[in-house]
Amino acid sequence: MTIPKIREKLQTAVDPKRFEHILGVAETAAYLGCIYGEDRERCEIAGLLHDCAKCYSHERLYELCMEAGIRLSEGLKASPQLWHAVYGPVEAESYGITDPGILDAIRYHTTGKAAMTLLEKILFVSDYIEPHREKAKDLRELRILAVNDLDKCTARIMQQTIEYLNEHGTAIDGETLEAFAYYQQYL
Ligand code: DGI
Ligand code: FE
Ligand code: FE
Repeated sequence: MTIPKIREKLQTAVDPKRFEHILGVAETAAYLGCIYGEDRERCEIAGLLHDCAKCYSHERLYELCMEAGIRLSEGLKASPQLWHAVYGPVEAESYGITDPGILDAIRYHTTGKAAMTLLEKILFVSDYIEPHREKAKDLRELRILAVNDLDKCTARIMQQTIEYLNEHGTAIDGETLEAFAYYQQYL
């Protein structure tokens, strides 16, 4: 599918607030792609599709994962917020996307992982700093850091996410912890 077609289909699939976030992530990813030398179109597609499975309920996502033959680790089973990322690559394929680098970026956009590719880092960071996001701490500083030091920005976002989950007593998945164990060298 072309980018305008993807955008059109998404607009009917997700609610208006989510669509606004998705457009913000796509633009931010394209901008970071220009700065760091990643293909603009791949960045934009990853941004557009990263939350394409967010239109499903947790119950439905669990079923869809089972139907697709995706094995959920015990940690993932305990973290329904992560299921839209786990199922995301399968849903993205229904938009005609086959680029494994884009599909992996979608898969790891919530937890991150160790030694991410440039595209994976760009998507991970863009999701957090896109202009419509207002709730997170230190956003102004993180937005400046994103254009100056992408690895450090990735590490800071992981650190803040873990802090936030700890404060709320939410279970932290092994994927998230493993990712931070790697990126804390950049703090
Ligand atoms: O889909 P978005 O709302 O744009 O953002 P997201 O995909 O980054 O995150 C969805 C939620 O997942 C967010 O509130 C943070 C949370 N999260 C990140 N890592 C973990 C996690 N939740 C659990 N339970 N465990 C994690 O390891
Ligand atoms: Fe997400
Ligand atoms: Fe998102």
